[in-house]
Amino acid sequence: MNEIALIEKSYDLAREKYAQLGVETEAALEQLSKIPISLNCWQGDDVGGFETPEAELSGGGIQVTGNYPGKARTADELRMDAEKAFSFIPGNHRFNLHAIYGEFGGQLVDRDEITADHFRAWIGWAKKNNIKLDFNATCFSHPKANDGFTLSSKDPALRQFWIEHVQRCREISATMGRELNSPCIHNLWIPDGMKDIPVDRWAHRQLLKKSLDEIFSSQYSATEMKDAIESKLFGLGSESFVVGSHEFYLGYAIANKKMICFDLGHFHPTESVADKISATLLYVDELLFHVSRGVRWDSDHTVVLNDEVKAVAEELVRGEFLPRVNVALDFFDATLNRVGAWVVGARATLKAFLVALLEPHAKLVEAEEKSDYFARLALLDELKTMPFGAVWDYYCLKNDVPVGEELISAVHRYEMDVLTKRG
Ligand code: RNT
Ligand code: ZN
Repeated sequence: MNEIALIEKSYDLAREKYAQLGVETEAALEQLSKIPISLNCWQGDDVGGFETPEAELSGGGIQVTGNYPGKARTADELRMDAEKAFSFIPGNHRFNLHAIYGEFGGQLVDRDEITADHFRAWIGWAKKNNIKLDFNATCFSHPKANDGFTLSSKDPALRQFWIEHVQRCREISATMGRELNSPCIHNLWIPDGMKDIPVDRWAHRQLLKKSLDEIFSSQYSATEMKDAIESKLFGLGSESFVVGSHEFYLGYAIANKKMICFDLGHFHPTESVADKISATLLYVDELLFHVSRGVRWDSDHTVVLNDEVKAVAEELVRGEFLPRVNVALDFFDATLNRVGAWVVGARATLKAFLVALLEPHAKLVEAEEKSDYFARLALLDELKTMPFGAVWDYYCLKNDVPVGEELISAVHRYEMDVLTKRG
């Protein structure tokens, strides 16, 4: 049997198996096609950006390791790589930029001077490729962030610099959203914290709140941009204290109607981010997810289809929360083909949503309501061996993207033809 016939036959069998459970695979795929994933631009060049040709990630409590050849050195190369990645991912997705990815024409433009003009090429590219954009202020890799504090610094001049930067980033986001006809999510993550035991947490938290109040005093229409704020448990060099902790931002988000950004790598390893969804959506309108993978001290390994990602997808589908949720990727790994990492992470995230969409939700709720916890547990466990892979392969086939391990040779080909030729 030829490859296509095999995929179709497997899909037909899978469709029947799911139909026996009362699940329509076609409906699940239709829903899956409406979930945009925002690809993190920073996986393409190890969070370097284009402020100078030598720019690289420094400080901020985050780190890239590895030196796999072929990283994008210019915005044109990054766009080219992103287009390649998109061509391997089924569906229509978004692209998530950081402020350091502007195009500054060889000029030194400091963070408190950037404007939408520096992102003209990105906006043009997004229009041409029908990709929507998201945005992030960059409060790291900068001399003014070197002492570990930005928006919560006790130095008023430093604080003012970063306030100006974030305000400009929100303005740029609004321009992107307006021009691309889709609200641009602006996410704010700052590295502020301390390596060792602080004695004045209160002052830094008050300062951060004050800075946020000033930043958010300019209002934008939700059709243009929306604000998210991202907490963290600890970072490299901020092991004892992070100013923007979960409780800090949870409180701020509820009090000020902001979106909470949940990064899957930013919590205690036994804490369930999935469990936080139904709790927080009672109090905030929308959530942003940074789909990531924590490993030991690192919160930013390439996403794979693991229990954490599945649990989040299941909660979002079960609660019918998808219209109130924005999904972005956040990882950076320089030890492997960077385009491949994007694609694996995005496809794994989509697979998690597919697994969730193929769940016989009503049947499970029925068992739960009857207190038949044996039936609930048994069904949940039987679902794990249902042929969702056949449905996924069929979805890839219909979307004209590589199916299964075809992906590997497709990425290798791009590496041979393009990436290895970069100096
Ligand atoms: C860092 C945060 C943040 C960054 C990106 C580059 O711990 O997760 O989201 O990874 O902004
Ligand atoms: Zn993140």
